[in-house]
Amino acid sequence: MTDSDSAVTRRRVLQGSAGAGAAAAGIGGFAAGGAAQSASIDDWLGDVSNYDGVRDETGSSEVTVDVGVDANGGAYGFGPAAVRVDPGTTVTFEWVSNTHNVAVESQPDSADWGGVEEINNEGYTDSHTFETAGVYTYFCSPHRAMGMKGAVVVGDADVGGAASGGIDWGNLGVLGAGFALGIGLLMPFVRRALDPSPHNPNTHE
Ligand SMILES: [Cu+2]
Repeated sequence: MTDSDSAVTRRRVLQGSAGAGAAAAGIGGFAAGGAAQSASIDDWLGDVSNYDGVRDETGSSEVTVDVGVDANGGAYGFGPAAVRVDPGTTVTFEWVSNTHNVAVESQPDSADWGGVEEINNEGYTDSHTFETAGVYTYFCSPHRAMGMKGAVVVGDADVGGAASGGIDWGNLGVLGAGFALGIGLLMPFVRRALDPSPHNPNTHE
């Protein structure tokens, strides 16, 4: 009961976010909708050890998600945990270890993905073509508590976060710091190159 209540809440959050993202995209916006959406997908995958942003697989007509990769303290991960694909992309879920399923947590209103409710073992595969744009979240029933959860983002829904193909200001900051450090380290050589006189600049004049 608590579980389904929180599922409903989560669905509302996701749907609200999708709307905001669409509006932001419509006006060429970038900032406002992103925070809420980032919060929703980061909420869902916040305790997933192998989630490091949404992997961009747009441009591929077929994408594979491994079921039961090493993560979350055992063979309890989806690999990748979150992936972005174009509408119409066929995603194949491929079991690489035992006793997992793919249970749908939330999906866009008009979508009808059934997931794979039954528990399956290594070697099992199931494919689904994702036609409806939006955010799909899912989990493995036996290992949900360990953090075996995933997401498929279809189309250009803005989910914020790191690796969604947008500008990553966090990484730019790191790059900027590295650049500044590099310049700092190079300065003595630059000065030496610019000053052909053989003596030490510290004893100058
Ligand atoms: Cu599992």
